[in-house]
Amino acid sequence: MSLRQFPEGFLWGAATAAYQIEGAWNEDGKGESIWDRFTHRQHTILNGDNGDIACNHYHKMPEDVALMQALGLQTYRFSLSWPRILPEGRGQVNAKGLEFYDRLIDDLLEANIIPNITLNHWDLPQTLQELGGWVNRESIDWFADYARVVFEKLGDRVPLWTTHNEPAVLAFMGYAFGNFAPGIADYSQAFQTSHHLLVAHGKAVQVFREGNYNGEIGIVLSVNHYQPASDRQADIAACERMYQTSTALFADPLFKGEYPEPLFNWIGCHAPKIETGDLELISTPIDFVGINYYFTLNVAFAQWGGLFKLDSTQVSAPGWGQTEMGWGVNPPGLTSVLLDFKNHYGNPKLYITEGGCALPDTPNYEGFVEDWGRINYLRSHFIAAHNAIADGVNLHGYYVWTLMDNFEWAHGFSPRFGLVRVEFDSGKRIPKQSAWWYREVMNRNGVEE
Ligand code: PNW
Repeated sequence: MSLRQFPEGFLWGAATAAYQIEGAWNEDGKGESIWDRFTHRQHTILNGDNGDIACNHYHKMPEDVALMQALGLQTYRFSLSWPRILPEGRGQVNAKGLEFYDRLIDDLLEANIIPNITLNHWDLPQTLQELGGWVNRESIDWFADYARVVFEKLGDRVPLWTTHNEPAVLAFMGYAFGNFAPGIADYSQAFQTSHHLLVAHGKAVQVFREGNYNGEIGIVLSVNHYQPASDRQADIAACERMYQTSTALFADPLFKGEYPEPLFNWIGCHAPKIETGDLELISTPIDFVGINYYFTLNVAFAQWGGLFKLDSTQVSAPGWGQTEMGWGVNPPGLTSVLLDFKNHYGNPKLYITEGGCALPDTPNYEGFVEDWGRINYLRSHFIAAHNAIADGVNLHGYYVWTLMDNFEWAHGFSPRFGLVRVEFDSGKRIPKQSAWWYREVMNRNGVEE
């Protein structure tokens, strides 16, 4: 066995998101978020689950930081709950909400763990949704003002920031398919949302630059790998549309200051309203891009496939199969998407901000989880990332999704993505085999092949 050594200074960590772990949904002055409203009213979440308590991280934060330290994390990516800080979305600041994150950051730094903060991991304040949410152009200013409040309080101690998590998933799941909050099914609203998210991103980056903070700022994109289902021209074109909708729709304006024209021709009247100066704002230089990669899809043209006329099926590398989400495990797909950023977007600095798998994770008679499937998944994707670095990709770190089992959005608590098992009845945390294996990887800054 040989050891794949990563470059010196490569950062290893794990990621979470506020709504998925915090709980305390209405405590200490927190306002309602669109995910609170959606889970309480919509009845489309598996088993009727919601994030009211989730991992109870809000109350167990010191214990969780101690756990991260015991597991040897070098960096921790988490998100801020906007309505915990600004209960009405704007205006009055909730001091207790900000203090929670203030303590979290201090505890992390004390434990030698680098905080990486995401401003928007989907839990928009409900009061802003009532004004139209991200479809309302004013959302650009709401977000920039929220970012300013956060930077002023926390900007001195946080080296890594990202504006939005996966704007593509937010826009399409939330506003086109409606299976995520706010549960709207309207393609025009989805494209308008994606545009406003990007402009809001650019504006928040400018606020950050004006404040002269020391840290770096970027955005997290969902970039899965797509391949045409056949060499038929229609399938190749369908695959290209899939790529443009999920990756180029965001990466092109960010790096090239323009939208992918073929996509805009295709969507016609669903194209967003764009104002003069928007693309300049969106393409404000950033310090890095966060890449979330989970699966590879085969894409075929489908006459009845809805707006994009797409049909996609999961692809797995030989011998791998699918995870509990039904997602196809294909490590070479990760190498491909990383190379794509090198070749098409000027080799920007990258972090893998999410990667991981949901598995049944049945505990043994001692309550311990021997999750060899997750170890194999992580090992093979770490090697895929290492291959990309060998090919010149500017990759600086890797965050495993996720630190602990949590609320997996529309799928509730059923899929378990964690390095740590959470017993949701008692709140007990039990590191899985993969967590101890990962500690070794971080420790050696390398992985056994
Ligand atoms: C990401 N898809 O979401 C999110 O950033 C996490 O909050 C989430 O828990 C994790 O991946 C696992 O799902 C995604 O259907 C949701 O393609 C859906 C998709 C991709 C990512």
